[in-house]
Amino acid sequence: MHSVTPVVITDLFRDNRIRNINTPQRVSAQWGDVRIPVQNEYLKTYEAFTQGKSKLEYKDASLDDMTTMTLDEYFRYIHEQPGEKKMCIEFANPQPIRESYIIPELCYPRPGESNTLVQQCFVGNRGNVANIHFDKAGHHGLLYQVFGRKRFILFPHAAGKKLLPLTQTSGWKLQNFSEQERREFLQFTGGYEVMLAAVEAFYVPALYWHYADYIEDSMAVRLRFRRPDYITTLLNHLFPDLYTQGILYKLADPARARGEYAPVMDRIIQCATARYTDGREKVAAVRALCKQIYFELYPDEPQQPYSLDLERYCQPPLSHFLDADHPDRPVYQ
Ligand SMILES: O=C(O)CCC(=O)C(=O)O
Ligand SMILES: [Fe+2]
Repeated sequence: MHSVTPVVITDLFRDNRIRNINTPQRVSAQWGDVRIPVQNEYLKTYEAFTQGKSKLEYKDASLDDMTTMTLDEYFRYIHEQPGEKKMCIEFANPQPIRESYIIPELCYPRPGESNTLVQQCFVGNRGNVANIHFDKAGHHGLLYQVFGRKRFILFPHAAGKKLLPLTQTSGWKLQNFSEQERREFLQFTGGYEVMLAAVEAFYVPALYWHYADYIEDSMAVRLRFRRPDYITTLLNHLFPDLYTQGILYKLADPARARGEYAPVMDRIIQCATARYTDGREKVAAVRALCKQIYFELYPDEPQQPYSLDLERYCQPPLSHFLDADHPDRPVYQ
């Protein structure tokens, strides 16, 4: 975790019941009557949100607000409508699923870390895609494939400028690249690809750029855990862009964060706690400082971007981050 190194884990949940629940048939037998919220694939959902047609954060919605199905109903639905992409995204694991595994010791917070330990499930049929992004909440994570194959790609922080970035997302639709184009893109960006099979897991370091492609109907359990308190404090001030990502990458090792990078943290906190006329002015000041610090930390990185600065053409759709006082701005604990 301190060296920010992604890794495939083949024996996660060893000896736990979940490892035997590794096909849709077995999921149906064990959890067929478990109810999950079902929504359109990621991009459709996100587009509905930016057009004001859905709630701000799908994960904040309660089951009452959403279309729900039992897992059996979901399996029947995707069997009957194979062309429709439907997903259950970041849903808090229902009790029967939680009871099938033991959370690894690795995930429990140590002193000086956030107490949040998130347990979620993802279910999606073949063809669903999580476009390249990083998760701004800054937890470390394990993604365990319950059943089905999933192409998972991770990009090192240095790839950020090559990802056609807009806030914490990338403009590329990797799913539409040919095999050869994708290989060449991975060579260009330094990304690495893994085909995760049932019962295999990925350790996804905090704030790492990643992409998921549902090669087959898939179900995954996701654990998110152990954010150091100094990262929580910074995240509550920062805007989720590639500069924040690069700075927090350097701060991943607590010993180095508290040592050589302590002045960086002080500068950010000082800037973020100064007086501003409004939340937008504060965000602008913090973002400008972060950009400056980023280039100090990465003096050898190319200074010029690889793509148009998309923010010049369209404002990032994250008003709740652009305005530091926005009531919907998440506050991390
Ligand atoms: O597998 C998925 O759909 C989710 C991938 C992802 O973005 C995540 O787990 O953070
Ligand atoms: Fe993600």
